[in-house]
Amino acid sequence: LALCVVSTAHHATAAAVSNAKENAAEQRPNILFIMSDDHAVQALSAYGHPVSKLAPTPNLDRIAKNGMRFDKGFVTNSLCGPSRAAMLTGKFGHKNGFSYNGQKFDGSQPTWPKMLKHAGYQTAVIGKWHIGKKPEGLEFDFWKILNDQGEYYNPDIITKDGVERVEGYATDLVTDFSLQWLDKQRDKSKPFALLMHHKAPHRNWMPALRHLQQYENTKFPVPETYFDDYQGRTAAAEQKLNIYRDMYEGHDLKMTKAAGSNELRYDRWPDHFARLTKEQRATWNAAYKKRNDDMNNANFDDKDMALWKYQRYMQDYLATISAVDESIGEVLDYLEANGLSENTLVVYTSDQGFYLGEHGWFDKRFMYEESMRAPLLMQFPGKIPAGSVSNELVQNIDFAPTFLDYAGVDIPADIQGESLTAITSGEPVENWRQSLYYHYYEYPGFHSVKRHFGVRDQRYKLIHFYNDVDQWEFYDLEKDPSEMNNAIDKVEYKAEIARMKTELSKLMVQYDEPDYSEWKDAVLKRGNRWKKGGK
Ligand code: SGN
Ligand code: CA
Repeated sequence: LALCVVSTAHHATAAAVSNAKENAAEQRPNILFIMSDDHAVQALSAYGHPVSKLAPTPNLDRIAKNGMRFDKGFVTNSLCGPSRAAMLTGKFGHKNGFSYNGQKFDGSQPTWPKMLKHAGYQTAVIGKWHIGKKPEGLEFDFWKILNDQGEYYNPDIITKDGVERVEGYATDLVTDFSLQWLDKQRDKSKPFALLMHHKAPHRNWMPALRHLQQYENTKFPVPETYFDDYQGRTAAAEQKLNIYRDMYEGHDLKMTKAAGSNELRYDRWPDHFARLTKEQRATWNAAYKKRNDDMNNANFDDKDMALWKYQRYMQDYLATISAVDESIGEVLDYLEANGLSENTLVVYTSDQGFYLGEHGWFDKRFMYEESMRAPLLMQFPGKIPAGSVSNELVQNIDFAPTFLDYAGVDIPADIQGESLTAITSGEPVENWRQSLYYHYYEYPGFHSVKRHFGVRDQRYKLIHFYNDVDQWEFYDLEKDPSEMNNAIDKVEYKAEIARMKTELSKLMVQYDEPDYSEWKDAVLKRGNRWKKGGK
C-alpha cells in the first residue's frame, strides 16, 4: 500500500522492492519434513539406547550431528491419524476434528503446507498419508501416497491419476519418488516443502529382501519390564498389546506351522504376503526357514516362547528401520550434492513412539513414555547449532508454527503449538512451557487401551483413565522411569499430585478442551466395529 502513494520513480522503487522480495524469497528455507511411522526412540542410535547400539542408524545420526536432538519430544495423542492431524494444524484433536483413527481429516482448515503454498512454496506429500483417501483440500502441488496404512511390498500408489500397484519395497519407492520430485518435478524457482512419510517401521514389520537376515544372529536385551504383571495399573492390565499374547504368529511374527513347512501360522491379513511376487516370496521363505524350523523343533515352554517372540519382533522391526536409515542417507546425500543442504531445514520424526517389549508390549496409544515420546532431530546449517541437544518439553503441535516461522509466514493466533525457533537458535530459552497435555480417545477399540488424558512435566506424570473405568495414575519419572509404580495413593506425593491436578485443569482451559462431562461417555462414531474383545 505504501508503494501506491509514491509517484516519482514509482517504477524504480517498485522494481527494487520486488527484487528485494525475490531475493528474500530465495533465502526462505526449504523444508524437508521426514516422518516415519511408529519409530521408537529406543531404535535410533543418536539417542544411545542399548537396543539401538546393536542396530545403529548412522544416517539418522547425521541429522543429530549436523543439528539438534530433542530429548523431550512428545505427541498429543499416540496414534497415527491424530498425530498427523496435530502436526498439520498445530492443534489438538478436539480443535482439528481428528481424535481417533478412522476419522477423515478436514483438509479445508488451515494447515502449514497450504499456508506455505500460499506464501509461494512448492509443496508435496509423498508416502503414507492415512488421514483420508487423498490429501483433499491441502492444495499440494504434488502428491503420491500409499493406500491407507500402506503395504510394504509392491504397494498400491495413489496419485491424482488413480491407483497403481508398483513393484518394489515401500521405503525404497517413497525415497525414489521423493528424489524424483526434488530433482525433476518441482518448480525450482520456488522454495519447497516436502513431506516424505515412510510406512516403516509400522506393523507388520516386513523388512526389505536385502535386510531379511540382517539381525538373525543378534540377541537384543530383553526389557526388565517384559514380564510386567501390571499391578496397580488397571488400564495397563486390560490392554491387548502384548507381544506373547496378542501378536498374530503368522502375520506379525512370520512363524510357520511346522518344521519343513513355509505355511504361516495365524495370518489375519494374508494380502500382505500375497502381494509378494513368486521370486520375492522364495527369497523370503529361504531367509526365515532355518530360524522357523529351529523354533518349531525347539519345544519351548511359555516363557522361552515369549522370549523367542521378543527376539523375532526386534529382528524384523529393526530391519525395517535399516531401509529407513538408508533412505535418509540418500536424501541427505542428494541435498549435499545439489547445494541444497545449506538452505534446507531437515526434520526427522515419527508419528509417535513405540513399545519394544517394555511392559511386554508392542504398539503405542498409552501416555507412558515409550509411546508418548517420539524421536525428533532437526538440522539447518548456520541456524541450528551442530551437535546440540534440547531438553525442553516440545510437542507435535509445535511443527506447524515452527515451519511457518522459518518461512516468515505469520502464525495464526489460534494455533496451539509454539514455534521452536527460540530453542533451535541454541540460545538459552526463557518462559518455555512447563507441562504437556495429552488425550487418547480410541476406546472401545483395537488393542483395548482405555481412554485417558493427563499432564506431564519435567518430572511427574498424572493420568486419568475414564469411560468405563475411573482410575488415576501418578508417576515420579525421576525415581520410576519405567512407570511401574502408580503412586497416586502415596502420601509423600500428596502435594505434587494436587499441584499436577491443578496443572491439568489449567491446560484443559488453556487448550479449550470441552467440558469433561460432555465427552466422557461418547461413543466412537465408527459404531460397533470395535466391540470389546478385539477386532
Ligand atoms: C493397524 C495395526 C495396529 C495399529 C493400527 C494403528 N494392525 O491397525 O496394530 O495399532 O494400525 O496404527 S495391522 O496388523 O493391521 O498392522 S497407526 O500407526 O496407523 O496409528
Ligand atoms: Ca503410527
